[in-house]
Amino acid sequence: MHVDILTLFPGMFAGPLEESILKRARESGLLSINLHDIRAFAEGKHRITDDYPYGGGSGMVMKPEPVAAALDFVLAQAPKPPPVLLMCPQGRLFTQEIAKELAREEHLVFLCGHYEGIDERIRELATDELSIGDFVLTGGELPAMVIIDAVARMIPGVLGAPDSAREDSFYEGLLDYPQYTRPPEFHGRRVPEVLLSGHHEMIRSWRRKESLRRTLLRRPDLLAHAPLSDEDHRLLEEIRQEAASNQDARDVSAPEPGKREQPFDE
Ligand code: 4G0
Repeated sequence: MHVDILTLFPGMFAGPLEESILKRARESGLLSINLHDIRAFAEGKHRITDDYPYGGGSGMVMKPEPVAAALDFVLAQAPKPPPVLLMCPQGRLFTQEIAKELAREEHLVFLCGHYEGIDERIRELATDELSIGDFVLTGGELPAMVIIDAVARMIPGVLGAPDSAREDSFYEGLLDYPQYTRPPEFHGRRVPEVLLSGHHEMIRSWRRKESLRRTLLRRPDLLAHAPLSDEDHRLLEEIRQEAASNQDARDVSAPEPGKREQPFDE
């Protein structure tokens, strides 16, 4: 996959793209990333990229011409028109599903806005507007990095050989089960005995149940959409009984009912 990033702050991308899995993906040729400094496409001695808002008010607004010129430069080299993704708090909420879809593209363009806003006509240069969550950042650079990371790890080969069990759609839509490594006891806390038992079927069923428990207690909203088997429904019933009879079966991180999806004012 090839990625072009249009930004006023190309320096912000140096760290995250040059470490760990993204570094390896780039070195292996599975991922190539070109940064484009929008300021380089601005005209005049001062290469101004922002201006005062028409109608007055505080803050500066990103001008459309430098962004359009940078995008024209990138699109002129593309054999076919790629998705142009505007990082934007008002955009469609980015999800794992969207990460998987974008991972099938051969070329993506990221538009990172800054300042207090962008000229509305920049929006029309994008094919999609994406938000990584209901909060406002100083710019679209961090959201672009988040999305590039999530998309890159879904490109076949980037994470190494696919794990057939965990890639299985049956696991999708649920939170991960708890994992452990050595030592078998840490600060008085033992690794669950079933994981040391070598009983593969018992381990599979324990993991599935703990995935369901986590999801039920922390993200009950996800359960409504997850594909659940007859076994899953049986395990969920066991979990509900355990939670009702045992304080320890409750999850301290579980949100109060109705505490999720707060209204967002931006
Ligand atoms: C305001 C995305 C701020 C408007 C970008 C961009 C958070 C996110 C910004 C724009 C961002 C997010 C209209 C492009 C930049 N902050 N939640 N800041 N537009 O994904």
